[in-house]
Amino acid sequence: MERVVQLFDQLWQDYTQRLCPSAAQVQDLLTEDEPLLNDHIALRTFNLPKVGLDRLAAPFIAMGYKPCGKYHFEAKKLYAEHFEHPNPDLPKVFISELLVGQFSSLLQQTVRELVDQVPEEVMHNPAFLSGGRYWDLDYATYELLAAESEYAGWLAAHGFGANHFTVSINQLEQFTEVAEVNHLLRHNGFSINESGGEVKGNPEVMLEQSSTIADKVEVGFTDGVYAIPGGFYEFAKRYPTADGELYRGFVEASADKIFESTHSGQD
Ligand code: OOG
Ligand code: NI
Repeated sequence: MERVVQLFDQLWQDYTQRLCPSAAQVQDLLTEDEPLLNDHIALRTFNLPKVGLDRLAAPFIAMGYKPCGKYHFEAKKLYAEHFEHPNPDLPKVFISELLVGQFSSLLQQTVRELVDQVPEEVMHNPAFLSGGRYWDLDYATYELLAAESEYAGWLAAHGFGANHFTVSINQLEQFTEVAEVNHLLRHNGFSINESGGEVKGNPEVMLEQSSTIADKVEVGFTDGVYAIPGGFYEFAKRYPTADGELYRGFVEASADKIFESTHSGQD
């Protein structure tokens, strides 16, 4: 238990310091008497053996998480799984991987050269999950990757870390609707991801979600520092299934649009 709490603590520190500094402000806006409960966090990777989804899942599985849902994103060429812990207060973990082999040979070769720089030992300590980039990258290569896949560019630039945490709206007393949370955020100067509508999902699919547009953060490249999209914050409302328990899965059509919270040019 201690270890898993420490792992999420490290992920949160990295997320708020490096990827999404505005998260602290969002947290302040929404926190009531109790600390906010996280519905889930999300991690991204490349599907190459050294760093694939299974490698990111391993530390969570060692801490009691179980694989639950599998998701396919054909247009974005991504595959994802989600993991749950028997303790329902612990966040679900959504891990996606880029299907590198489906891209141009230039992207494939570029990504392999990045991943080849990751020391194998790094992958044996769970700290890698919030360790950022284990490869050198110049800005032109970032742009080249992002032109073919925004996800590839984002991941190459930032490396490993939680790209979002997700406030569980079910737990809030002041707000019951995703649209109310969006309203509060807009009122406080945040931009909401409008791709697929400001609220993704509906009661029929038992999950409604929204997210902020990723913060612009400064990233050091080998040839200078550039501001690019970092992490975002998500909000989720879950509905009960026939057995009376809250739905625990994800919805492909909604997730497809949540990925776009880190796309440039939406703000
Ligand atoms: C994950 C996007 C999907 C959700 O809740 O459906 C997702 C990502 O952007 O890495 O988080
Ligand atoms: Ni999410």
